[in-house]
Amino acid sequence: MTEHAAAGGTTTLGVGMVGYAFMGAAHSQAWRTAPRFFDLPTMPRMRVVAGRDPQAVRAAADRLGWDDAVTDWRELVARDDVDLVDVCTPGDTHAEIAIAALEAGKHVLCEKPLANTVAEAEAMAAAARTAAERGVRAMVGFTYRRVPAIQLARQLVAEGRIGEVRQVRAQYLQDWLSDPKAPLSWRLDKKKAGSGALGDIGAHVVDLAQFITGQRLTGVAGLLETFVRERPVPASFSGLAGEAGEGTGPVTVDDAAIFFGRLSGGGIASFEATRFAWGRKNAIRLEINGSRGSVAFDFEDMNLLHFYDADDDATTAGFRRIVVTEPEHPYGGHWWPAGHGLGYEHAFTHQVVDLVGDLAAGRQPHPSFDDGLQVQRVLDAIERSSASGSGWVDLPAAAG
Ligand code: SOE
Repeated sequence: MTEHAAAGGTTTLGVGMVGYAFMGAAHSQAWRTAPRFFDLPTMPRMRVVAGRDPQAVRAAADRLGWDDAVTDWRELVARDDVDLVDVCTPGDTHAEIAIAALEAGKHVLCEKPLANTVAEAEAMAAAARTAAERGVRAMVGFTYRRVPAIQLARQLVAEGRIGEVRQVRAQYLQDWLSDPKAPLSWRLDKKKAGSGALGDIGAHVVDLAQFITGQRLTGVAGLLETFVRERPVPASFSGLAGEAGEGTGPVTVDDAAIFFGRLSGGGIASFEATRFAWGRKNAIRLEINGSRGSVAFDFEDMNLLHFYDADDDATTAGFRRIVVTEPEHPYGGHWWPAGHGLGYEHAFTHQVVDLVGDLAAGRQPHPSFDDGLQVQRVLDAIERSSASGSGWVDLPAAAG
């Protein structure tokens, strides 16, 4: 941390962000907002953003609230006023940037999935372990862990409120590629994204299933499919939507993935990840059935958690609809008066709050790069299962 603020001895955390599109905008909002709603032990300072196009990165810096803009991420990593590098680029650059930053003694927050391949993820996790010996920390941005209802689900499962976990049903459903005329984006290019729905959104539900249950997948089998193999090249993009330009190009990733697996506690889990589910906009649906009850969540109604307690009187038993907006709830009491809901962006702010708190306390933040590597191994096993057509792939007990 670079300096002591005049008042109260609060130290500052200089942040440099690489990339400034959709995820960069969400992260910028979080860095800006976290100290305004939470008491942070360390004050984040949005020092510099990096991007290749000089005019566009300057405009992004002004729009998103960064002090400075540079066109070379190496320059950002080398700066003395940067303590933490926030990696918001496509997956093909995660390893190079994150490893360089860790070697330069900078903490790293890296967008998910950790990398495009297991080999890259292994190198990143190894660099993070070495850096941790010097107190330098790395975290991967599986942001949905920071949705209050998800945190409450994990809490209820950990407290034994649903008993032993038997089944997990996890889906991540979007529809922004259902139209075959939707243009190619980097998310459809294997070289840039590593995989399609599997890595982009399937990774989230793998992480969430493991996070909520506190268990790991010990083996998986899966099936990937690409429905639209050729799409218009884009003339422009904003967020996930693009304007078609001249000509077409190949889609080199999966459009949809279905898979199932066994959990380390003996339960079983089924998963679906697709960007072809017309009408489902950002439906992360999770249901966990235990020996004494269930919890259920849908991100399209993200302030709610549904909880069924099998010990309730049978005449009135039913799913309880818990509005997770109260001061007693995770992250509660920091935003609006009780009962006033939160949205997509708040989870990014919570991520910053937790990360800054862990760094100040000298703790390893989670999910760590080892956690990210473990998810990468799950994704890789699903791809191998699908490609071989022969089913089950065992997973190692621990990352490393
Ligand atoms: C696109 O499918 C995407 O932006 C993912 O990349 C994000 O991780 C998810 O939060 C929303 O959807």
